[in-house]
Amino acid sequence: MQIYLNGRPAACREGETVLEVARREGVRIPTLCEFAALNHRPGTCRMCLVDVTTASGRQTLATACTSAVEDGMRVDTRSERVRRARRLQAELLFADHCERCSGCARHGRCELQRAAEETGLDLSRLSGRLTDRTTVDRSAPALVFTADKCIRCLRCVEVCRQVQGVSAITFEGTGCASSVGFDGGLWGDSDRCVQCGQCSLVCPTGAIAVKDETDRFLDYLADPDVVTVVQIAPAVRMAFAEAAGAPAGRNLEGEIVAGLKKLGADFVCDTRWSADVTILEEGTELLHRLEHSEGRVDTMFTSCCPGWINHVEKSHPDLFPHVSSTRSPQAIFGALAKTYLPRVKKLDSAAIRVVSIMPCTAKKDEAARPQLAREGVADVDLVLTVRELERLFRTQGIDPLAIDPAPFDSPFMTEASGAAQLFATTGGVMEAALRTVCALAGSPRALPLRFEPVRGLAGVKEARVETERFGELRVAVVHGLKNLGPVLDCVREGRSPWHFVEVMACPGGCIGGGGTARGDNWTRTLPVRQRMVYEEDDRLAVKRSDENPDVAALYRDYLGRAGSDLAHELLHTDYEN
Ligand code: HC1
Ligand code: SF4
Repeated sequence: MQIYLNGRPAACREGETVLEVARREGVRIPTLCEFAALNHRPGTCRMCLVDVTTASGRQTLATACTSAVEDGMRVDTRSERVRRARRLQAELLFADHCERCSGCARHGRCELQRAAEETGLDLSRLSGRLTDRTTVDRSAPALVFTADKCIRCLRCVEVCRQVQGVSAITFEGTGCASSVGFDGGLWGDSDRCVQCGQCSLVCPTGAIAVKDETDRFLDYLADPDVVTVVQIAPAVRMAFAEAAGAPAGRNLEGEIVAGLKKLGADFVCDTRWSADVTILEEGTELLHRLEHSEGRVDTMFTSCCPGWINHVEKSHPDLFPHVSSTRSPQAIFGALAKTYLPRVKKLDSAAIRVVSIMPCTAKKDEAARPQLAREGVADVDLVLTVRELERLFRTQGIDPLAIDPAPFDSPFMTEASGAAQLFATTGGVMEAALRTVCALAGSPRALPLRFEPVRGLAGVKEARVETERFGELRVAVVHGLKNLGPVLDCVREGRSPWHFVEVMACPGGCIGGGGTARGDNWTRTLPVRQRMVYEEDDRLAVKRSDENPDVAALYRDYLGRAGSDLAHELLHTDYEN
């Protein structure tokens, strides 16, 4: 079967759309609402109009995303009629669009701007004329919704429903007053949204955007009395490249450190260090549960993903007793940066501001949790996502592709194991925990360092591991909240066969977090980023968290042992209260 694309023959298969064939042939057709990875083709933006002449001679303008190919069909993607029709569509989209481009989070990276450019739209006669939606909703902890930037593509509705199974976003209003919304209320009042930010990854405009807090970081840097301690999450080095214009997955760790140092950060440290601490605390907790379960399976869930914690809090609070009390690596880093670091470096704790660079929007929410503050002072003062970091570098004239890489600059809180690097991807916290727990529960020499069944991108993964002390351990790994339902049902109904379950809210885990650089997330980007994570684990000399010498020094010089009273005071929490 073949069609003719702009006069050239193109082979195709029954059931394919014109858009799919055009993409394969490298023929550009603009789209705004379509999102292939979600199978989302509402045909509402009408930017993909093409001129179609069927074999029988019928000529029509049709949307390429919804038109199936027919043998002998002739498709013109750039005729005068097509260009005029697309320009009119772009003009209509701008009729109720606020067009405050210069202050928009997506300025220069907006799909609507690109469509306007591609269609040759100069000055819209209708620009902003029909705007009837002026809400700017800043009530959510990490994300902002601007109604008159919404072009009603419904990608956010679909990702929240199909990938997260949360369905927090609804379509509201009629005519020019319609847009997406949150059950008729404010976003911050949603009893479902977990602040994962997946909606902000797929939004084609700046309608759903991360709350930009880069100015606060600049204020800290400008204050001579403030000591800035920056931590960089495990996934950030793999999830920044596309934002900087580099190929997906390129590890830009040294460049990010160098850029932050150039901006004037006092300490640039590695969250992987506190991920190793997390494993010691969480592993000790798991061993304790195994010792006291009296033959029952007492399932424990990981606790490091704040989207997951929000989900438990909002939708499954009865499961909190199954959630590990160990704080996330971000929160552990914050607590130790304000207690241990001042001791080691002779600093005034009150002068320290901890700034996290995270792939995750929900980490902003986590940092603001009252449970993670001591005497009313937050351990983590500010969280910037990968996209905010890219904007910060851009506005401050730092080109991460032109800067010489620099190492983390403190001898403390920086050393990391390969296990800690694995945190960045789904299955990684589990693999890191298994390396240490299996070593502590028997026969470390017989253990494989790689736990293949928890690797890869399958939505639910399971593994069984033999230990001398506890016999067979059964574990499960889930990413993408939509995949959670059956696992939670098993635990709630007492049928769970799993001793330990890792949950990451976002597809792929942190490498697919809602604050990462935009890529083609579920198809091309995630496998590439995940491969880079495994390669970094292979490269690092220390493989197990309990073998990290920096972490051993922390316990020897400060905390005592894993699970000690001080460790509990600083490194654990109770999300139920
Ligand atoms: Fe994650 Fe974690 S791995 S949650 O994905 O446990 O964000 O990268 O920082 O805290 O370490 C995110 C990543 C991150 C925590 C760690
Ligand atoms: Fe849905 Fe996540 Fe967006 Fe909330 S942040 S609306 S849960 S996709």
